Amino acid sequence: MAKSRFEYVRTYEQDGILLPNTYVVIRLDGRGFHRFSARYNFRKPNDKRALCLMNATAKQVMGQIPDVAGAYGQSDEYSFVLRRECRLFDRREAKLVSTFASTFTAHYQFLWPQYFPDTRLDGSMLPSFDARAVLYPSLREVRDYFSWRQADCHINNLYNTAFWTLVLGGGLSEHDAEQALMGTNSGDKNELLFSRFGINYNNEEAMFRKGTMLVRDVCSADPSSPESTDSRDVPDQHEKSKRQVEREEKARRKAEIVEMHVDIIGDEFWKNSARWIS
Ligand code: DGT
Ligand code: MG
Ligand code: MG
Ligand code: MG
Ligand code: MG
Repeated sequence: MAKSRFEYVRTYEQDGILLPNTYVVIRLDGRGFHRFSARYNFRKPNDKRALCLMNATAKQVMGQIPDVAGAYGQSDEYSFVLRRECRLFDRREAKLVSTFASTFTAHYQFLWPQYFPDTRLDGSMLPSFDARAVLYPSLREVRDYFSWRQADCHINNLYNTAFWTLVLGGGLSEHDAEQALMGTNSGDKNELLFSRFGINYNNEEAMFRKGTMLVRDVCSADPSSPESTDSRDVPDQHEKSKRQVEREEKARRKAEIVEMHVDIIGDEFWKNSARWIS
């Protein structure tokens, strides 16, 4: 096709290619969910329907994008980690980030009625999500990234649990509850919940305390898959045969997505990490 004289404007586009052979973490976060959660009467401090909707949405995204090795979600956010060798969209950042944000938003809205059957979304306040990509050079940083998000989940959830217990169970005003918690450490908050309300924080739902980890268990689809070996020993993808690459791709598509609400900061969770990320 002949080029029009307008074609030159294309040269103004920027490539924005993500560095090859590095882990890509794409984090999505609900836009203005402070207001959104109030508008749709999310339960405090945690609304199980809202969290399960986030998890179901993330599973749909993982189903559609096999390069996602795992994901972690809490509150109104979800982080997706892509395989280090991922070449989706030639690693164009804008294309990746915008596709994740819009695919997630579309599924969230589509699944909404299943989780909030009595509450219709109102066109004047629809859910949307922002997204950013961050690159990490090794599994160490990927692990620390997920630990960071889980530590955030823990700190916020303990605070919110104590705060709403004081307000809803203790009859304090929001202002007084805030004052009561000022300067307290996590031991103080645990003690307050237990001594004044008989609540053992460790018995609160694991999904609330730990967030949700989703992993693509590649070995469940193909136990002999090269994914189960440490890819640091495997040469660069250029050297993999086409058949091998296709076989791995098929195994990823078939693999089960496993949902967990466990500690991801300690070593235990990462012992089997070669099953889903390498
Ligand atoms: P942003 O992200 O800068 O657009 O602004 P927000 O308002 O989304 O702020 P963010 O993401 O820091 O905080 C998440 C908000 O979502 C926070 O106000 C609490 C709310 N939220 C998340 N999950 C739940 C829930 O299960 N129940 C309730 N009641 N609120 C929730
Ligand atoms: Mg924010
Ligand atoms: Mg938000
Ligand atoms: Mg957030
Ligand atoms: Mg197009």
